[in-house]
Amino acid sequence: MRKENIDAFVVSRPENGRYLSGFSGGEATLYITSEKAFLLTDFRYIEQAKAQAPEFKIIKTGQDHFEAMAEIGQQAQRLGFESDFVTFETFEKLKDAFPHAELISLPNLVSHLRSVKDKSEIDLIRLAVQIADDSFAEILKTIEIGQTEEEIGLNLEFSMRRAGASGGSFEFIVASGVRTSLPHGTASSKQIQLGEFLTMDFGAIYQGYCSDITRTVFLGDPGDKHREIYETVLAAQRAGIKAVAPGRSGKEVDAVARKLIAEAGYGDYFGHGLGHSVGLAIHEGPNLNMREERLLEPGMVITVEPGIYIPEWGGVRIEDIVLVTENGCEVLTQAPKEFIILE
Ligand SMILES: [Mn+2]
Repeated sequence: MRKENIDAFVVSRPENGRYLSGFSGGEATLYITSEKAFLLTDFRYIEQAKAQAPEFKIIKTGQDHFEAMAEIGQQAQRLGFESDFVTFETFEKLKDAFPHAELISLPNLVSHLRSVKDKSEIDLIRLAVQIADDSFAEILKTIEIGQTEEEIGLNLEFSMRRAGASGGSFEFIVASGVRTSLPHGTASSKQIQLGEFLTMDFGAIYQGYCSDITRTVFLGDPGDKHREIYETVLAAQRAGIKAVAPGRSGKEVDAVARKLIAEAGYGDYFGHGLGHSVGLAIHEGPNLNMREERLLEPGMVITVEPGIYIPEWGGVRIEDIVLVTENGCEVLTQAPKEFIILE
């Protein structure tokens, strides 16, 4: 805040509010000055906020937080806000509440802090990853020809919730057969059959922290092309992981995996970035993609997930989560990724 020369910073994004205050209830606004930190919320959350955010002064508001904020912040000259999150309507209300202040757009102030995780955050991510790993092992035992993709998705969610997850970290992707060429094919009522790939992309939320894993398995007897595509993606994924190290840019790491896929002749079939950071949100920065200039730092937690998707035929994606360390990275995901064939 000193560097940006602002008197106060308004935090509206729930993950950022949780990160800074500890309050997990979502519907709060933080108003932070150089001397004091306020958490504004309504009747429903007062008790919870007092317990979870002891370093904040809790202010009870109505549904609308602007009036109370204006009272606290009368002297603010330069007011920072999260321009990547507030709606146009909220912006207008902020302007009305602080008619004499200059509103300063600071989209990445907190998300940049969040990108390097501390030990307690890493411990929670490890647990979220372990829950997903265990559920993958469990789901392999229950998959049967004729099940729908939705059924498999539901079983994954059940097993993760049973293991302590508060929920799934996003809408799961369960795609089989030709649908595996859809990088984001959410589970449908299609029944799985022999002779198909089955891609499962899922994750758990554990105490607010997310995990994310993708595994593609084969049902029945794979052909040479199925094996070739799988091995190409796996080689690219391993090469991507090997390239993760502090000081490397997201662009450089992405290029390593992308080059391998292109050299195998499938460059046109890998149309998304190699990975994204994970934490309180499922998709955070920095990313691994063709444009990412940010350099990796120890403590960042990021996915490595190349894929090859051939329309009308099918596709493969393999995704692990890695922790950037002083010398390279540690792969947090423990689920096996050799080509799994379910008979
Ligand atoms: Mn992912």
